[in-house]
Amino acid sequence: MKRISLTQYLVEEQRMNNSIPAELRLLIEVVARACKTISHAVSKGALGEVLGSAGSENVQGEVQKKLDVLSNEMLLEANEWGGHLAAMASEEMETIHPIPHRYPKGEYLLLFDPLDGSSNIDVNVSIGTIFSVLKAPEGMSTPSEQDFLQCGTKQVAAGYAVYGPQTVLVLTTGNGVNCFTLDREMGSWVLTQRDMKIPAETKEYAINASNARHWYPPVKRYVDELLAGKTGPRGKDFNTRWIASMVADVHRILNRGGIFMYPADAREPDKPGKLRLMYEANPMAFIVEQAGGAATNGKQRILDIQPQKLHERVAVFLGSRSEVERVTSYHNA
Ligand code: AHM
Ligand code: MG
Repeated sequence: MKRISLTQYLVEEQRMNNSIPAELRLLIEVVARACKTISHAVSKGALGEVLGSAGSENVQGEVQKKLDVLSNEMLLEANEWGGHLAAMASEEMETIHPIPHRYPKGEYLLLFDPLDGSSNIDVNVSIGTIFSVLKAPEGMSTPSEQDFLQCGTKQVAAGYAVYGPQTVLVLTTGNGVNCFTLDREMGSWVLTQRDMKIPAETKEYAINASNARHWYPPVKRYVDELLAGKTGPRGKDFNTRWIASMVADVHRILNRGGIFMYPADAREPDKPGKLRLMYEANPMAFIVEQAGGAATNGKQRILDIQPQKLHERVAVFLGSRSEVERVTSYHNA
């Protein structure tokens, strides 16, 4: 089998479709390199003394794990000096991180969730990194949070890495979705799945059912119909799958179909869900749409939402198109 590296893929994509300028290619390669470093730290586990709490909280009031902090630092360090970025933003940092003055600045903005699925770190279950790339607004001099507040449709690239039995990197630059597997011995990313498409037919759904008593009626109706199985309105049995790492749940759905849901619920009526719009929902929605699926907040397309703040939360329904359309229609009924 001829092996195609991430670099070769990016260069060829640029030649054929003119969709990956040199600066964006550098950006993607640098993020991929940081993911390699994170993957290495994750795989060391207790031996690398990377497990457990960091003894701090992030801006969302969540306890930070050592790996949350480490991964954040790795992504910042890797991306600071290349000249491809104007600023970065992260789940783990309250405010944006402009590129320090000692380095040249580029035209891109990078957002990330450095370590998604933090509750799974210490129990050796798949976790990952999610990232989203935007262009800085024309004429921007000093980057501000406002410059990041662009709709998901403005993303020029998005991706995620899963640190699981294999380490994979799934990437879109708006021309389909491709998956690369980390060859640890060679230290390189190898193209292993081209043009991924989410299967339309599915019998799997992902939701944290321990919140069922708080769900609003549209979500309850949709899940009740799935649970009714063969003799219910759907006429077939469904399986629940919930890893509690969005990256791993989305990766399964990209490969096998299904729907992932993290709805808003009645526990905290003012909170529009748990997941964050700009560095979790938007990049995943971009990838899922590029793979033929759909992503909404129950009412509208996630990519069309105008963000109001950096750490904004959003309800998420994404995956196989017909399932997402069905649960969305229940919200809009
Ligand atoms: P994190 O970014 O702090 O890890 O939180 C996001 C994660 C998602 O990966 C996952 O889908 C969800 O939180 C799990 O939530 P729950 O603990 O309710 O199962
Ligand atoms: Mg996360």
